[in-house]
Amino acid sequence: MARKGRDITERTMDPAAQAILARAEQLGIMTAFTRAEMMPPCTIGSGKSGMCCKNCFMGPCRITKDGQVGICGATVETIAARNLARAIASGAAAHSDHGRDLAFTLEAVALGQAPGYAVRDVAKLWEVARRVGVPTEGRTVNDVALDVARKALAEFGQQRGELSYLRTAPKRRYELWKKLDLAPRGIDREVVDTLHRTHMGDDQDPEHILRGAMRTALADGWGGSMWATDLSDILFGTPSPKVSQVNLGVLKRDEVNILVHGHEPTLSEMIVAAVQDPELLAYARSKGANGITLAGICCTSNEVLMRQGVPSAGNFLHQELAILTGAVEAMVVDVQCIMQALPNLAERFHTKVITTSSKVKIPGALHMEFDEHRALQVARDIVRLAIDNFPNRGEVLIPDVKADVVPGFSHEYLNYMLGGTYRGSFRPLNDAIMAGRIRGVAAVVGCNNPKVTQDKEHYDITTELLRNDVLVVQTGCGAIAAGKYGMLLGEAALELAGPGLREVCEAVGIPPVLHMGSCVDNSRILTVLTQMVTEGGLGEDISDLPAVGIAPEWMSEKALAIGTYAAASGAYVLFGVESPYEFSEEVSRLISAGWESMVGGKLEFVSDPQEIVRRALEHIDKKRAALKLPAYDPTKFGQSGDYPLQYYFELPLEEQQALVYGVPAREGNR
Ligand code: NFS
Ligand code: SF4
Repeated sequence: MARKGRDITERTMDPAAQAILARAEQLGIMTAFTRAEMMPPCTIGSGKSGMCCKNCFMGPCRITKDGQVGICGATVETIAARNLARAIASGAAAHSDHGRDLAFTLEAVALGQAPGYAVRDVAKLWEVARRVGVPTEGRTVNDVALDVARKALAEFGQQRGELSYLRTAPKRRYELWKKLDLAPRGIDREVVDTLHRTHMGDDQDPEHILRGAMRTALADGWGGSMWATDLSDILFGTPSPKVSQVNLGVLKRDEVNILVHGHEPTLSEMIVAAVQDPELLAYARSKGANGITLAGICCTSNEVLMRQGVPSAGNFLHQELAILTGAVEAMVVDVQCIMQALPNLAERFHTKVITTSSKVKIPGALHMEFDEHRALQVARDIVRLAIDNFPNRGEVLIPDVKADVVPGFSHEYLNYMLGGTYRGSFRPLNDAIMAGRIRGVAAVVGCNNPKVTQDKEHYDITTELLRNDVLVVQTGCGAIAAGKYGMLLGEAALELAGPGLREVCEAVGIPPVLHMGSCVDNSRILTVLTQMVTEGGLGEDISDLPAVGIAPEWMSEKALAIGTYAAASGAYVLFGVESPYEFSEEVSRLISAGWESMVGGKLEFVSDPQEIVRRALEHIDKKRAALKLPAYDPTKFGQSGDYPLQYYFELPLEEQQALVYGVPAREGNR
C-alpha cells in the first residue's frame, strides 16, 4: 500500500519525523517508512485477492479463486477465521504475559524480595482485593498484596470456572457471556484453546473458531490486560494528570539521553529512580554532560509518562527516528513492538541498544538481563553505561519540535474529576450525553503503520470526532500521536471541540481528548464504559452506549485482540489501514453483522478515515435513538454565557442538572 518514493510529507505528518527522515535520506539510511515502500505487495497475504494458510507443511496453500480449497480441503472461510483467531491468541498472550510478570513482581514485593519496589497505592490494592474477593479486614498490606498477586497468578493457570473480573462487567453483559459460553475459564487456557483449535485438522467451522477467539480475547481484556493495569497501579501508583511533553524535541543536546522502549513499567520505573541518583548525576557531569534526560517510546513511554511525567520521544514509528538524531546514548528495550532494525541502525551512530527481558534478545544488541529481585542495580548499571557512551557522540540533529501534554486520566481520576470532591460519579458525563451536549464517546487507540501517513489517520479522525461533540479517550501510540498535535492539552484541544463538548470540558476541567494510558490500559476503557452503564440513564449494557472504538493505524496482533474483546464486550470497533480478511466475505460478515447479532458489538475494517467517522457517528446516533435521547443538535448549545462554569459545583444538584441538560432531568435517571 505504501507507494514507492512517497514524498516525506506523505510518510508522516509529524514535522519532527519529517526532519529526521530527510536526514536519513541524506545519509542513505533505510527506515520502516522506506522499507514499507520497497516491500513488494503480497496480494494474497494482504487479504485483498486471496488467503494464505501455512498451518501445516503440506502447504502453504494460497487460495485466490472462488471455490478453491487447500490441500486438506480447507475453505477460504476456515483459513481466514483461523488466521484471525491465531493473531488474536498471540496478541492476548503478549498482553497477558505482561500482566503475569507484574504479578510476579507484586509477589516478590510482598515477600520482601524486591528491593526498591513497594506497594505505592494501598487504596488501589484494597479496591482490587475487594473486586477479586481477597479479604482485607485487619490484614497487613503485604499479606493482602501476596494474596492478590497469587490470585492473579492462579487465574493464568486456572482450568475451570471463570475469571474474577468478569463479574465486574454490567450484569447483562456477564449473563450474556455465560449464556453464550464466552466466559473465559483461565487466561492461559483460552490462548492454548485457540492455538489447539487452529492446528491442522481441528476446528473447521469459521463461526465456531471465531467464537472461541472471542473468548480468548475476553481473557485478555477482562483478564491479562486488566490485571496488568491494576497490578501496575498498585505497584507504581494510579495515574493522575501530570504535565509533560511529547516528541523528539524532548531529547537534550547537552545531556545524556536514555530512552526506554517497549511495554512494561517494571524496569523503566527503576531507571526513573536511577537517573535522579546524585552520584550518577555527578558521574554524568564528569563526562561533560549537564544532566541525564530520560524519555520513552511506545507503551513503556505511556506507563512512565502518566505516572512519573517522564516525557515521550514519540510513538511506534519514532523508534528508529530517535536513534537517527544521533543524540541517544542508550535505548533500553523490554518486550513488544521493538524493531529488529534498531541494532543495525545504532551501529551507524553511537547508540547502545540494550535488551533486558529474559524473553527478548536481538542480534547485535547488548543484553543486560533484568529481574525484579535486583532491579535497581541493573537500572544503575544501564545508566552508567549510557553515561560512559556520552563522549562517543557524533553529529547531532534534534528537531526543535515538542508539545505539552497532560496525560494520566485513569477511571479513578475521572470519577473524582467528574463528580467533584464529595461525590465521585460519572453522573455529569452521563447527563451531558443524555442532553446531547456530548454526542457520544470514542476510543481512538492503537499503533502507527507505515502503510499510511504516520499520525494522519489518528489526527483526522480525532479532530472530526471532536468537531462533532464526541468525547475522545486515547491509549497507546494513538495517545502519543494526539499529544504531538496539542490534543492532550485542555486549551488547545478545546478549540477543536464542538460547542456542547467544549462547555462540558470547561465545566469539569478536562480536555476533550483524555489520555488513559498504554494499550493494556484499554482495560480502563472497559471500566469507564461499565461505570457509565452503572451510573444509569444510558441503558443496561455496554452495547447500549453511544460509544465506538477506533484503531486508525493498527499493525499489531495485540490490536486485533483488543478490537475483539471490545466487540465481545458490546462495542462497535472500526479498524483502519486495510482488512487482512477481506477476501473472505463470510468472515467479514461473521465479525460484523454476525457478532453484532450475537454480542451487540462488531469489528469492521475500513480504509477511508472519512468513512470511519461517518460510520462511528451513525452508530452513536443509532444508539442515542434507541435510548430515546434527544437527537444530537449542535445548534442547541454553546450560546455564550448559557453555562456559568465556575459556579457549577456550588449549585444544588437540581440546578446543576438543569444547567447541564438544557432540558429538565428525566425521571429515574438519577
Ligand atoms: Ni499497542 Fe503499545 Fe504502539 Fe501498537 Fe505497539 S506500542 S501495546 S501495539 S505500536 S499501540
Ligand atoms: Fe494447506 Fe490445509 Fe495445511 Fe492449511 S492446513 S497449509 S490449507 S493443507
